[in-house]
Amino acid sequence: MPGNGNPEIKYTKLFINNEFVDAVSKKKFPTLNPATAEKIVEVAEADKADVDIAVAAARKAFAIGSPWRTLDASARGKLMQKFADLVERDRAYLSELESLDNGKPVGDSDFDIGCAIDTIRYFAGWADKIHGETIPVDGNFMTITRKEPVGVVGSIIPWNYPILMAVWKLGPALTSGCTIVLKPAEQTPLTALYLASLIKEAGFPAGVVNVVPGYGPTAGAALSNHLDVDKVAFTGSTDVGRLIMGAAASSNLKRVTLELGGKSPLVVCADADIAEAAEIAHGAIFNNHGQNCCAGSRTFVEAGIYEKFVAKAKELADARKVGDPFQEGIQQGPQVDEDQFKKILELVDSGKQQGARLVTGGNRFGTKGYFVQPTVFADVKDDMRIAKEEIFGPVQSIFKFDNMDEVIVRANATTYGLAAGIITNDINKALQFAQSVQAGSVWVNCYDAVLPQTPFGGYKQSGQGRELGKEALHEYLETKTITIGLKQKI
Ligand code: TXE
Repeated sequence: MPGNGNPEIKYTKLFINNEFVDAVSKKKFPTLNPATAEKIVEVAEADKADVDIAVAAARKAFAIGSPWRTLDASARGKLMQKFADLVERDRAYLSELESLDNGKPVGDSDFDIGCAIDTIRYFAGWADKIHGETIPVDGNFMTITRKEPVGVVGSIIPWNYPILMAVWKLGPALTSGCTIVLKPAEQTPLTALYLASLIKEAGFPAGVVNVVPGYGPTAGAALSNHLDVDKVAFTGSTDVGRLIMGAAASSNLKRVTLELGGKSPLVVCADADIAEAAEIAHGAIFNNHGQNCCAGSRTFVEAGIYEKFVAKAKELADARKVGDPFQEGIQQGPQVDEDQFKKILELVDSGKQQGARLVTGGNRFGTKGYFVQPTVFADVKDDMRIAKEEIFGPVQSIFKFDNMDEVIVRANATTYGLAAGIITNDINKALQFAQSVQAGSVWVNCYDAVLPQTPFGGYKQSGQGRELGKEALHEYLETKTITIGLKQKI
């Protein structure tokens, strides 16, 4: 699947009103290749002035009587299908561009793009199936409800799945009839800009989708504080999620959905096949270099199989192929940037100092770029930093447990609640866990099965609202109640 590692960079300007334009300030910022820490290209840097222009374009596109508002709902779905076709057409190119900017192996980028295409098509199918109800109200009235798009949506996304996160935001917003100003992460702006070109090519009216690369405290904050943005959809850190809610509260009380961090437990019961369980647990934490909000970052293993499991986990981590994301067979590329790289190594050091057993890894990999050795800690205790803080890197933490009641309490002893998993052949244990764990997604005998049709989101400080599935649509719709006085009730 690897390409030549040198995809042509076609778009580096802001995308507003279906045109690529410079920033008002003319400022640019560099985006780096995390495999080498070298600059790929400079990209136009949006700040408040550009966000204001993009929001005005989105507002105009949303105006009553606009081409977008008067489009048949089914035609919205067809435009989205066309967009999906174009992503499919350019899948190989987009995979390379994603890997260059983000560092993940090209095969992983290709997988993400497959998921993105499925997600666009899933939401496209909803376009003409979103409708209200007729309600049998008291009195001489007839009442209907009408589902209306919430309006101009500011979407702020992270760098771990740049294309997929863009599509998770675009899909439900477009099918609902909203208009969008999307701010990609400053680390990975390139594929969002290319997607913008495909939005135009698909035939979306000007202003429906705008893309404004820039930094969080400037462009991101301008969106979340904006008085003419009706909703912000955010994926990122819990700390910034708090800022977004605060900005919404102190500006126009815009609607907010948040998809934040996690510290997800994966429980391995003694009745499980050890090799199979170790494979699932390995993928749960090491996929996407651990840069996954629902990563199974706390692996709880039942005492009876504990040492055998730890040995298997080490074997798998040692076999993991780390290196150039454009090279055949590579499973793990660099972490996305220096901040993440340093944060991970600092947390790994804390694990060593606080007495966790370092089974393998524990250092940077190589001497160039932001690579981290696949790392496994055993005998992790619940009060260690690596047990509590989101590492967001290729670091597996293994804990020992003795019984289900105990592990459920420990699994829930976190401020997060995004995902959880259990591996067992005992249906009673699986159901006890699935019903007791405080998490938005629970996987039994699998992990990370995030599918376009299923709601995804967090309990507790892992977020607000749901993405994907039918539930995602509610987050982009207002319900209008229309009550009609009747001359007589029939
Ligand atoms: O996130 P930020 P960072 C977690 C993970 C990671 C940590 C920090 O633990 O190590 O967060 O990562 C924009 N107003 N996750 O610093 O800063 C920013 O420009 C408005 C989990 O990269 O939250 C980017 O577009 N926006 C997560 C987006 O927020 C602001 C994925 C995310 O960046 C802003 C990523 C502000 N004041 C990190 N400040 C997940 N849930 O998957 C920043 N941003």
